[in-house]
Amino acid sequence: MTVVETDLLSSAPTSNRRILDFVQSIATLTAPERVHWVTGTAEEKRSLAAELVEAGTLKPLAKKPNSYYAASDPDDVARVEDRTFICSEREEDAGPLNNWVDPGEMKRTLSELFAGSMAGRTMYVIPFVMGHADAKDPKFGIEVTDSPYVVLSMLIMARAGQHILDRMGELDAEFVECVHSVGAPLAPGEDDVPWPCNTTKYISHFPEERSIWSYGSGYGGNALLGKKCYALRIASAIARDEGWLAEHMLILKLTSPEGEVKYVAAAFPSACGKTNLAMIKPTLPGWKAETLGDDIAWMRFGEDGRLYAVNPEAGLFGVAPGTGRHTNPVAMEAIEAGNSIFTNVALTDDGDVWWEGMTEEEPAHLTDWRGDDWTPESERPAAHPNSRFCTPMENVPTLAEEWQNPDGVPIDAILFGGRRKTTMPLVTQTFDWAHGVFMGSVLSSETTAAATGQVGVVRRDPMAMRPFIGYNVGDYFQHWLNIGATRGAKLPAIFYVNWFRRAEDKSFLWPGFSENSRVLKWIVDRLSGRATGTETAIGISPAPGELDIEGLGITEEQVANALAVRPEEWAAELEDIEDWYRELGDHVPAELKDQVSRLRSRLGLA
Ligand code: GTP
Ligand code: SPV
Ligand code: MN
Repeated sequence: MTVVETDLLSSAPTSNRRILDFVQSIATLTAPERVHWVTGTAEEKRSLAAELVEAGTLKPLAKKPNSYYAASDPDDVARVEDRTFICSEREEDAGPLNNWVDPGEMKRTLSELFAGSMAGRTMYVIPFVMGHADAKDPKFGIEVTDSPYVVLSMLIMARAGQHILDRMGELDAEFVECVHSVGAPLAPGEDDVPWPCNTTKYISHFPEERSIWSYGSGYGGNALLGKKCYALRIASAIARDEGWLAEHMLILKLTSPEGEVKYVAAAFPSACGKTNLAMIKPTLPGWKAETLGDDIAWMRFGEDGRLYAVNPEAGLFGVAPGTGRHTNPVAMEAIEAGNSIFTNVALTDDGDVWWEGMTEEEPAHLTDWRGDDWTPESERPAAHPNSRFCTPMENVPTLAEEWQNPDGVPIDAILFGGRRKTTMPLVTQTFDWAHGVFMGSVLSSETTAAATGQVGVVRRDPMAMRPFIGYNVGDYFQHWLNIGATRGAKLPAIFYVNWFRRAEDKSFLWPGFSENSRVLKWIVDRLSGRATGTETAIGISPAPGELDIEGLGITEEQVANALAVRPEEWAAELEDIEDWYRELGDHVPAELKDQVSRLRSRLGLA
């Protein structure tokens, strides 16, 4: 027996065989110097943070309570979609949008990479649950990682620690095996670097086995495996099998001045406004908005036939740039409350964080995310465009009380939206569920810095899930249609929004942010039968005068331009949609192809 094995068995805070076997097998493979079972206590967090400060990974922030700054390796700054794999048994089940490698072959590659990959490091064992531990069917996971930065982040992002391990042991529950290594073993006496990682990266998912193996990156969705890897890619496959939805959506509670409550879920691609909408401060008098989730929603049918959404996460991993007092005051308040980790933002000289868009006036001097001096004359941004704050949900001042409810909230409306300069109107309601699924399936958006690769290129991002569907996209569309056809279902209405349409002079046609409450009001008016709307080729638009622009200071003409459904733009869009469906191949449901023909005829192009 090696040192690690003896240590593991004598010190393990569980006697559950499956958990011990899993942890033991990873320890044997990766050969760490020691094993640390994560408890989640304040004392443990303090000592991990102290170690990370010592190692140069974290810097304590003088201006924010219990908060830290981290700078990643400049080559490890975002999700790596081209290194993300869905290793289903059959290639067809991964579908045309995922990178596929045969699971046996991937396992062989990974066994070589992981062999001894934790040498000289501590292997941390993080028991966690996505959603609530006391849900009817709790979804547990164990992330084994050699990154203490990942441990501290996971303790913010998910319900995790000894109480979860105890619950798992009691239930002898199934769990998703999540294996993570930064891929930087240390030889005896070798000095560590502040942000260990490897140029070789594999973010691999085994949907049938429900396991995740991530190698080489320490950043965000590549490494915090409860988030995109589990709660979207693996969970989408579980949800398909169990009849529910795992989606890239925020969850928002709205209360009208009359006291009417509506719950909204919205899917926008990465860095396209979910966190901002989830924390909206309505400008319309008397309206109240409360936050339930900002990135992921799991939706299941309740006994009453409605779709109930829960946020499986416990923290925010929000885009820093663009977050400021004027755009997202609620997020600013949340981060002021402390207990946060900021990665790849800039540092002020007095020990605070800064990023583009935080304040109107730029500080005279900063240390940028690369550790270089920065002044307003510098050509490069001070914060990386995908820099992030990692903050507990409990810090959010607008957190809804339903946050505590393991069954979630009944969704009244689903919004799809993307970042498009042209074509897509500010808001439109789809005709029915199938039409809504169609509009979701052709969702398009300009790419952002949330993933490595080119920024600003229009691509289709179905349901904002393109990088996160754990199986064939055509089957995923069919699953959405099946959900709609569930007997007794009382379905949410589906809308499509675009806050990012531009005028000819390239300026935004719509002020966005808190003013999006005006669009939400129209949506609630539609749900409650107060707005009649007007029919266009692509859906139901606000009729003239229905969108409340009182006091907004923009012209009726500008609003009309934001709302316009232009035949010439849609003729081009239709062709692109037809190409898109051809590209996706024969798993695309006939019912959706029929939606294309109907759109064609509504546009008068048949
Ligand atoms: P992920 O965490 O990557 O999934 O992103 P997200 O969808 O939560 O996006 P987020 O709310 O963080 O917004 C991303 C960027 O879009 C930020 O820079 C925001 O300032 C900007 N943004 C958000 N809402 C609006 C809006 O209504 N109008 C405009 N013009 N920009 C917006
Ligand atoms: C996204 O890219 O949609 C994110 C950030 O929310 S990450 O956690 O890196 O996936
Ligand atoms: Mn996201």
